[in-house]
Amino acid sequence: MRDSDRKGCMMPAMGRRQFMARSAAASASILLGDYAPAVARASSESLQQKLAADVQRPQYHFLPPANWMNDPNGPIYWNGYHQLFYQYNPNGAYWGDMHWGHARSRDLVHWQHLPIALAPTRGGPDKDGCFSGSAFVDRGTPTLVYTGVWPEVQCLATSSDGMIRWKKYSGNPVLASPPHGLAVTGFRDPLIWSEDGDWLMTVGAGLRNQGGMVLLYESKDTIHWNYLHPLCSGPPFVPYSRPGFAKYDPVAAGDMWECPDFFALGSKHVLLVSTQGSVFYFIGSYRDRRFHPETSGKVDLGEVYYAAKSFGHQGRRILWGWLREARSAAAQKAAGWSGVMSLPRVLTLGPNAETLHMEVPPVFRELRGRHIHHGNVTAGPDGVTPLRGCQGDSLEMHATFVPGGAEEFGLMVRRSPDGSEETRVGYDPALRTLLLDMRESSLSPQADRAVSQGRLELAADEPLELTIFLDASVIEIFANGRAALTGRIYPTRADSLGVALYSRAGRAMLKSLDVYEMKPISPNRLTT
Ligand code: DQQ
Repeated sequence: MRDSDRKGCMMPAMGRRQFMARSAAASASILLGDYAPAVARASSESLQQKLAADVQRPQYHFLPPANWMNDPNGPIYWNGYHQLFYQYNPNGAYWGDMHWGHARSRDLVHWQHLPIALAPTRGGPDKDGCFSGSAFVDRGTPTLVYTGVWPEVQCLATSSDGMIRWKKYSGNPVLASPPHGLAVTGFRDPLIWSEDGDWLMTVGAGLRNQGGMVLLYESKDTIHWNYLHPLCSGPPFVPYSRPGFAKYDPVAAGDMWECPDFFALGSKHVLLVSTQGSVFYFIGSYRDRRFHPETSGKVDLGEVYYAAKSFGHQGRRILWGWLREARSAAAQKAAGWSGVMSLPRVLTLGPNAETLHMEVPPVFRELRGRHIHHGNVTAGPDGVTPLRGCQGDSLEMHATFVPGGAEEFGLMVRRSPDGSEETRVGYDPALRTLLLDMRESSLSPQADRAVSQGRLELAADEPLELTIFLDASVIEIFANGRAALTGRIYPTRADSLGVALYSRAGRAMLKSLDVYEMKPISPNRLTT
């Protein structure tokens, strides 16, 4: 993750504070006290037209009309709508001056942009930003809980007009400091739920050189909170290597767990935390208001999926995640937008409740258009076989491979006829690795050139089953129902639309491939 892209979650507190002060001054004209009724939008008609024509802007993923977006905040189903809030900077396509943007959807697919839900209040506990949090309903009243900065404190806001306008609680903050005696690395991203007649709240935190921590509080009224103990703390629950870093950064070190999410799933409980640039899941049991992790993994094996938050509806647990950009900060600013929401993912437990499985809800099939099928195509050795009739930058693809002797095999997508731009989605059987090779995805010097990969164990006779959602600069991959890997790609050529089968050092068999063209969810790439 390049430094300029990590600012949202990894900038040291001092730098953030200075940055926020500058941003707050620049945006004084949009600070409207308790209410912030302006809808998130492009600042001019010409910007709106530019964004509506931007071929890198997705066509069926959610994103704000313009500017910067990061974490999903407070997803909840309420009053017939899936409500989705998000960290939003109305001033441009860069992190800072955090507001809560808001949109709602009847079907999880099509969206209506709504007025900005939360804006910093001058002189208030959130004067330097409204950071991430959650939504809950208290005796019929929709309520948001979020972190005001600086310092980090927890605040409430309620709506009495159907979640359109939000009034901040006059006694904010309801949690003014971390527990006495705990020198935490951070204190943010609250989650509130009710349990056995009590309200419970978690807050993300951690201890230097000891790992992340989720603090647990209880209350009778959501106003007065009593600290109980850590719901869970780590390590050893983040058994992933810590990349070297010059300056101590608690998030990079895994010593700060951001955006904790906690919920029952099947016979277990699941805790999600965001740290070290990834979302980690822990599956375990919840007893005596403590969480006991039993297994863990990464929600997404790529480098761009972060700060995931879930909500429950009709027995399903549905997860949103922020997909950051993978191009320079200058390119993001020039584009006028940054950040996309992942497709929603329905969560289930895998065999023996050891892994977290994810799939895109079936309602997205309604976007399917033209369908192409290929069957029994053999590739290799060292071959690239274009798949006739398959092309596009807005596709849903389902591929089943029978591994032959190839050292690596898979699909190329967004491929130009001369191969100068191509993105590989493949599998390495020896290393048992699912990979997304983006080194040749773009001719633009502004685009990252990375290979994202992660372990995917296939049983001896198990085929590789890939589901790929391509949507302009977004590629979301699901493998065998139990691994997800997301990336951002920025092909520059208008003809970088092809799909091909490839193999390296041996043969591979594409047993079947079904490709659907996907229809856009709005006529103008969600700019209105
Ligand atoms: N982003 C928010 C924080 C959170 C971080 C600030 C995670 O509340 O910890 O924009 O990306």
